[in-house]
Amino acid sequence: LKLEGELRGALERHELSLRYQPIYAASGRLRGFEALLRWNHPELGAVSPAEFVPLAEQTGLIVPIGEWVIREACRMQRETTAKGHADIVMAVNLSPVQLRVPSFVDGMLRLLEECGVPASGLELEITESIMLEAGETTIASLDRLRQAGVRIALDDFGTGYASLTYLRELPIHTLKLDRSFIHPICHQHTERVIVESMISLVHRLGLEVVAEGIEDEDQLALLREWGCDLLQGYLLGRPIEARGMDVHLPKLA
Ligand code: G
Ligand code: G
Ligand code: NA
Ligand code: MN
Repeated sequence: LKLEGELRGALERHELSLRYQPIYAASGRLRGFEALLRWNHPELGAVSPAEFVPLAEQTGLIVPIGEWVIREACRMQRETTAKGHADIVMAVNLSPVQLRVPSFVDGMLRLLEECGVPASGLELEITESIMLEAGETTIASLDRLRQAGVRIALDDFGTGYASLTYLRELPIHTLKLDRSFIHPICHQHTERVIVESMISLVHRLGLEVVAEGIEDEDQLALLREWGCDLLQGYLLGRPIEARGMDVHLPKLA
């Protein structure tokens, strides 16, 4: 089976779905979710986004797929809010290819209106790769989105290069510390110092910080002690299916 051909039909065949991983404020309040794309192929089984997202980017399929993702995520934002979770922020991963489409910003704002979701209910997660080919138009688009009230998060922070440049140049609200920094904080002095200092740096810049990939209680305790705003990881909640979203979500103690 040729993956590209299969991916082409995946949307119409309803093989794509989203999982939602909860993100909590340090207080224990549910702040929102990160929407994560899944492809379940009838013969191939589950194909990882790490495998098919690059293919979707090369073929341009990421544009219709990404639009579907945003639409689904907005629908879920609305449903969750309607259930009484006020101010839920739904985070969606955005490919640089999507941002390069000239009509992306207009389409995005129209979609929010159609779905009845306030701009502040959506957060777009971009990675440093967005800057590799980014010119002024990319930054201008991000600026327009931010002015409209859409939140921007810099994802996988710390794994790329020239990271600090992007803190200066990109219009972001939120910084997501990559899980490769979070895992060793209980054992490694270097990571401990990096994460604690990053949290204070991010605060001084007036941004908020998410720790990704929290897997144990010791990591959680340290991150709270250091004043990390937002917490995400398997310890607090795995990505869940849409139909599981009405179950009781765990609250932090
Ligand atoms: O969920 P998982 O760990 O399998 O995700 C692997 C990678 O795929 C992550 O880097 C994640 O950001 C990316 N990814 C997940 N969902 C989406 C999506 O909807 N759009 C894009 N562009 N990337 C996604
Ligand atoms: O690149 P990005 O940060 O978008 O990747 C998100 C991916 O990280 C998701 O696929 C999600 O399943 C995965 N993830 C979320 N929490 C944890 C965790 O606690 N541990 C590990 N190993 N992966 C996680
Ligand atoms: Na992400
Ligand atoms: Mn990440």
